[in-house]
Amino acid sequence: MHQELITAITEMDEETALALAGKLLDSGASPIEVLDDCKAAMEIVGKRFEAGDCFIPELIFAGDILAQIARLVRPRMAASGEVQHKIGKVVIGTVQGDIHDIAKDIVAFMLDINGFEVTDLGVDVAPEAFVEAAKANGAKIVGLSGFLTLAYDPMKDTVAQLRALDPGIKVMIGGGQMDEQVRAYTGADAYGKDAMAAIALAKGWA
Ligand code: B12
Repeated sequence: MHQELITAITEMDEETALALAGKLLDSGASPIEVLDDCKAAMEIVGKRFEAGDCFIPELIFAGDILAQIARLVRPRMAASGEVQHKIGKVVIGTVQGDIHDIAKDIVAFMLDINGFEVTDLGVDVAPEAFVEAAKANGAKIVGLSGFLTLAYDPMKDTVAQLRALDPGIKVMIGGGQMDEQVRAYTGADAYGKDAMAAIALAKGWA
């Protein structure tokens, strides 16, 4: 762990975080280690958010720093041969009518750095678009994110359409208003409360 980098991210010091990440990579640090630092930093930021010690703008900002570091790391992973063997394909998106994407982006990023090939469809994604993406890349795992009560029905519709495509596709749902009861309503296979749960579920299905 590189404590200086973790601190720069949790302190939202973008310039220092990016400079440190670049310096570490240039001096031969393993890209995986740098990503582990990012994961550790994000856990700290997430806990602060839960405790009410930081707010949405900070979450967005931390997410943006992570995305920039991820862009620095990816080509080095390819170059160093450290690309993990992809353990499965996941299609993810925020369902129709819902534009909340901070959490979905975190889940997509965490799945990516934990070895999944992630197709992120963005926000306000129609059921048909999930079906098309799963069909096109053969993903057997689909993640549906949603924060609104209004997202329940599009989720249910999306699950039904995915089942019609392939009854073997595993669907997980998550996001603010989601819980086990909503999972039962939508017919999804599992509900995950956070990105770590999403990774555990996807690994169980891969
Ligand atoms: C930020 C925010 C916004 C931002 C979104 C910015 C963005 N780019 O995402 C903005 C300001 C745009 C917004 C808009 C609206 N919002 Co809003 N918003 C929120 C807020 C405050 C935080 C959500 C968030 O990002 N949390 C941060 C994430 C990181 O935390 P997290 O949930 O713990 O994240 C984990 C899990 O969600 C999980 N997860 C997420 N997706 C998935 C997927 C899978 C597969 C799995 C396994 C796990 C998983 O993993 C994440 C990472 O660990 C919530 C309140 C809240 N406390 O949730 C309201 C909230 C969701 N919004 C709400 C509303 C009503 C709206 C609006 C309709 C407001 C309006 N009148 O215009 C619009 C909706 C527009 C639309 N069509 O979508 C309501 C929803 C109420 C309801 N019952 O439907 C809430 C609950 C606020 C409230 N209490 O009233 N919102």
